[in-house]
Amino acid sequence: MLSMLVGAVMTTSLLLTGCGQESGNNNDGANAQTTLKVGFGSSIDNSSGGQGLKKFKELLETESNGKFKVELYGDGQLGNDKSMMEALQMGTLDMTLPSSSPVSEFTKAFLVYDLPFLFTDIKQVDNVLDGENGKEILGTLKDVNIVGLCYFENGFRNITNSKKPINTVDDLNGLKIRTMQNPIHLESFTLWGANPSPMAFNEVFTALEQKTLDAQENPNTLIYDAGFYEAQKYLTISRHFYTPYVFMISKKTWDKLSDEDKKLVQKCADEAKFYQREINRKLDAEYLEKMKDKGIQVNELSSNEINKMKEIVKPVYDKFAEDIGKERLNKIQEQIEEIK
Ligand code: TK8
Repeated sequence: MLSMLVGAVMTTSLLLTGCGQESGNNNDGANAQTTLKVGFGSSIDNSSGGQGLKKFKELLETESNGKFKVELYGDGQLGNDKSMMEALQMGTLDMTLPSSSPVSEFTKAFLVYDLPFLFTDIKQVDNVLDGENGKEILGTLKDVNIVGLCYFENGFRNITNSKKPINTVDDLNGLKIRTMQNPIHLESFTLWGANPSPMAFNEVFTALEQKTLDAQENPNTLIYDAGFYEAQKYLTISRHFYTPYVFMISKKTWDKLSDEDKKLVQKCADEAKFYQREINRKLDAEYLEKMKDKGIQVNELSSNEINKMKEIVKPVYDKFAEDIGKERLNKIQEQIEEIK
């Protein structure tokens, strides 16, 4: 029985090898399958980012008539935002969807999205991200062997903590808060009086549970998906940063695709983007209600307090203007101003 099995396995593997060689040699390249491995830091099934990736998979597999196969790996199984980008550079992973904030470690132009209170409305967001400025910033990834396809939405970030309601900026004083690995986030929270420490996303829940951290900040959808509300008592709507997700593909993978396939991958990514943003915007409000039902205490910062916070972080805009590119920053600020 065992030897029969071994025999069968051997035959199959020989057949497979034969098949691979054959498709390399004949003209019928259309039958060769391309598998794209996609890694993501959050849940595939529950998060809006995961829903967007599933949409991309469905679109690309269908529209290519099965030529493309897309494999999705969520929950940081293949690494965190930064290490997955490094895998893209090496060509050991094909695609990933990090928040823009850790992307700035690879290309500084992305720092513009980290500026506190830069965006106040999603209309401004869509305008910048899908316009020339957003595209130019995506283009800077080419210099680090990555191709930026488009932006999905992570969203406006709010603060949760286990100590007390945050009603004023003074309430942030001394609060041990996790931030993403990003210099602007660190500097902003330091200026607001908190005690920030950078940490990869997949370590946050345990740190909150074990009380090595008091606080963290994320959009409502992720606070819910990651179960952070279970370890936190208070949620403060502050919308202090807006983070896009950056959908990207390894340049090594991209360069192997025909022009036609590149167009198809781009098209499916763009379609998935609209779908994902819509879901995220719906879930943002829905999940906030769910968390209220589960007992988290929610308050919203007054515009007066937000103005104070804006004033405090003004130096951050000047400090990082050069890294972002002064001209680029001006153009984006003008674009936002037009939609106010
Ligand atoms: C998921 C991260 C996460 C981000 C964070 O991979 O780290 O707080 O908001 O969504 O990108």
